[in-house]
Amino acid sequence: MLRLLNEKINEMPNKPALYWNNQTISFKEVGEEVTKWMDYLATSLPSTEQTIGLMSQNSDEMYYVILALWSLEKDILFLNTHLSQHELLFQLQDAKVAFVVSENKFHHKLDAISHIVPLDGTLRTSRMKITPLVDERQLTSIMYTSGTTGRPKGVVQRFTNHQASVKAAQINMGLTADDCWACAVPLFHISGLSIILRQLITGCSISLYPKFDADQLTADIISKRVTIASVVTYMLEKMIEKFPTETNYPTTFKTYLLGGGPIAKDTLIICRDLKIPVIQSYGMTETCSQVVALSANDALTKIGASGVPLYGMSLRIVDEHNQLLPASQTGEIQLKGPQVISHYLNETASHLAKWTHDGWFKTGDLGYLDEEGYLFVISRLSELIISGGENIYPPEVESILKQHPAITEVAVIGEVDIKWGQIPVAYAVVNQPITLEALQLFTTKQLAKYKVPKKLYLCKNLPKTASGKLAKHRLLTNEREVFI
Ligand code: S0N
Ligand code: AMP
Ligand code: MG
Ligand code: MG
Ligand code: MG
Repeated sequence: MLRLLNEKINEMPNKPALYWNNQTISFKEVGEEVTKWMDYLATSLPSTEQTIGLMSQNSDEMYYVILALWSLEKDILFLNTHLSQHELLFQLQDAKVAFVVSENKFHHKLDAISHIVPLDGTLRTSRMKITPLVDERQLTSIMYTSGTTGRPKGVVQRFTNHQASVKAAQINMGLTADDCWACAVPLFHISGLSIILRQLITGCSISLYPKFDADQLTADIISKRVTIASVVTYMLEKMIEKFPTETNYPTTFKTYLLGGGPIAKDTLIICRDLKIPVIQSYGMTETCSQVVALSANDALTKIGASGVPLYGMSLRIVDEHNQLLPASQTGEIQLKGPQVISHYLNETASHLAKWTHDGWFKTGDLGYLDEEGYLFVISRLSELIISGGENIYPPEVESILKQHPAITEVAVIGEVDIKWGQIPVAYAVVNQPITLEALQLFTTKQLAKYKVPKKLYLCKNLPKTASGKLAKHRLLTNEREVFI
């Protein structure tokens, strides 16, 4: 059993650890469940397998399995449930993972490409065993993130990274064991998983949801159970719609932690006017969650800013030669600190190129610091599209579209969308008629649905630079009409 979990079981056995589906589960009960799962997993998984895949939507079982796998000293590869079989195959092969603990409903995507250990409907032993304590410093999570090349990279998050991240959150948000953190974001993203790490270190409770449900989350805030909730923009906007106009949120509710992408200033102004507390933050999978955030006080006066670097984090803004830029000038955001991962899985030259020779992590995001040192994120160097907190890399989508016989040339870009923030759309030159539906059907087998282009613009030709390279930015201006 993880030493940190064991500590919580001894120190606060009856304190609620998990709220799930009308049940309140104490740390002691979590310990019992995790022990059962350790029994089951130890007999289902060969001891020689170091990294185990996990594919599930949020559930009590998923939570126990995460703690059980770490207690068995296994590394966990977190698989995004939206991914296609084609995308899963890449990640499993790249990470050399043969066994996946998976919910039944995803078995059809996995059975041809991995050994499956079922996560639901399994017979579980009730035999309690004294398990040895495991040093949490072993604890590792792996999450894939796409790169500019469209070839996803395995982000290796170690306990030291997570620990530094929790410490910074503790200082900035005054997080204590009395807090209850709502987890309606996926546990397979760092936005969700980081909440478990915060619990292991501080003893806070978690209110876990199978998926985001604005009515349920509102009810749990109003009932004073939830004190902090992690959200992406899409979710915050839904929560504003549900905002109870006759009352304010109870003072027990400290704040939303908003991350995962840009947010419209107008939305933040609505929150300010309705007195909905929101901490805006900037972070990424490689930094094991937020590394820059506003404090609750600044949230009102610094609307639009992402905040200041959290404890332990150094941030600089540089030009293309890695030279420091003065305040107010836009350049690349680079980070250094214990929250930042030290490497990607199966290190390659292009992975190494994400760090400067003196150890700064190149985020690929553009921003500036104001005179007071607050970060404003402007845009990205890469073409990354963010739809509802899920990332889409155009080269990955384009490489699939190009395999369609009707497509001669194609460019995928992000279009502003009222619901998702951005959606992927395709501009294509074709050699025979093709409909959007046909193209979508073709890509669905290979791509997660959120990556499938939502619109198709048939073009006479695509904009090029003098050297013949695709000039996508021209499709983002009024000039796009010229090409359609
Ligand atoms: C926005 C969400 C909740 C929407 O999901 P919903 O409506 O519940 O749909 P599902 O039932 O899950 O799926 C059904 C179908 O709907 C389509 N679809 C789903 N999601 C999207 C989407 N995002 N874009 C477009 N289409 C979507 C699909 O067709 C789907 O069908 P299938 O399943 O077949 O594909 C959901 O998308 C969601 O939970 N989004 C949030 C994801 C997230 O957490 N992102 C953040 C990632 N970044 C980080 O973790 C680093 C930053 C960070 O740590 C952080 C971020 C936020 C808050 C705090 C922090 C922190 O620092 O702690
Ligand atoms: P992911 O690793 O999936 O969380 O993606 C991280 C990326 O989301 C960052 O590199 C940014 O491009 C984007 N992002 C995160 N936070 C913000 C923010 N506050 N404003 C704008 N973009 C953000
Ligand atoms: Mg259950
Ligand atoms: Mg989902
Ligand atoms: Mg992502």
